[in-house]
Amino acid sequence: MTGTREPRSRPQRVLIIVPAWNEQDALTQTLQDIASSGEAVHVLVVDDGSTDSTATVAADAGALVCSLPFNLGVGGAMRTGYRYALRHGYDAAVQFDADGQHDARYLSPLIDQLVDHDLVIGARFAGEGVPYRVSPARRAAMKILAVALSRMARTTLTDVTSGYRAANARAMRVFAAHYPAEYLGDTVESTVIAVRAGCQIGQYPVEMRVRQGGVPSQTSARALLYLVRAGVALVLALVRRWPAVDEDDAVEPTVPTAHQARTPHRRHDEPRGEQP
Ligand SMILES: Nc1nc2c(ncn2[C@@H]2O[C@H](COP(=O)(O)OP(=O)(O)O)[C@@H](O)[C@H]2O)c(=O)[nH]1
Ligand SMILES: [Mg+2]
Repeated sequence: MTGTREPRSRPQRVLIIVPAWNEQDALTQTLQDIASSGEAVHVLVVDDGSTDSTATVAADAGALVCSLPFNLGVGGAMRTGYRYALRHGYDAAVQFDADGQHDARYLSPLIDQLVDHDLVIGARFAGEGVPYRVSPARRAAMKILAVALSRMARTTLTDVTSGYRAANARAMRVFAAHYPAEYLGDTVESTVIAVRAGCQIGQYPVEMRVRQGGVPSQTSARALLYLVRAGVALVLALVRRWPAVDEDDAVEPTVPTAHQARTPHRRHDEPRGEQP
């Protein structure tokens, strides 16, 4: 839905949600990058059953840490993050990769865009920086998904598999309840869910770096397979009924239980960043 809506004020309390699975090598640099962005944000690292020292590295850097007892995948980790954000009164949340691919320079403009949008995607292939390199097959699949979702959202979206995205409270409420677990399905299908729930989607051009350490969670072949799967998920999401979420809806997500997640803990009395 793209009906005109009153512009809102810029979100004041922003949580950066960092899904992380065995990211001890790149995480410190990533958290430093966020800290140097100039944005007064809190950072929640969702350590998803890592077998390395991701949780310790995150805590040592002063981030909030939520350690899931076993691996739920990016979608499960993000849902945990959105629920945490809503429960603790954040106005917005930004998904930010732990591996250093996302550049914190774009945090400010992405948050700025939430004045006019419910969900803003940090988009490659939108003219910013050097072109992001992917295989021709993967690029073609990404293009098809982008065209389909652009039509649905009635706006130009060039990169619907980007995990760099900012959500306001309205979109967070949708995602706290519905956020697909599958790799890449999480980005494509979650965008469909947001559109179907009446969220206004936008994008902002970003340059993405290569992974700064560690290893990708998927091989290129599997990533392509997941893209095809995301296409099928898109069609299914189109025919499924999704609930509309009103601006002032009460938040009633299921709170992660001891079986799903430990309560995020603070290493220090106050998380990093100055909150207004
Ligand atoms: N919480 C969680 N995060 C994951 C999982 N798999 C990947 N990630 C994180 O999601 C982000 C992107 O993953 P990556 O493997 O780099 O995917 P790519 O950038 O699409 O190749 C990184 O921050 C990973 O640590 C997972 O199973 N659980
Ligand atoms: Mg990556």
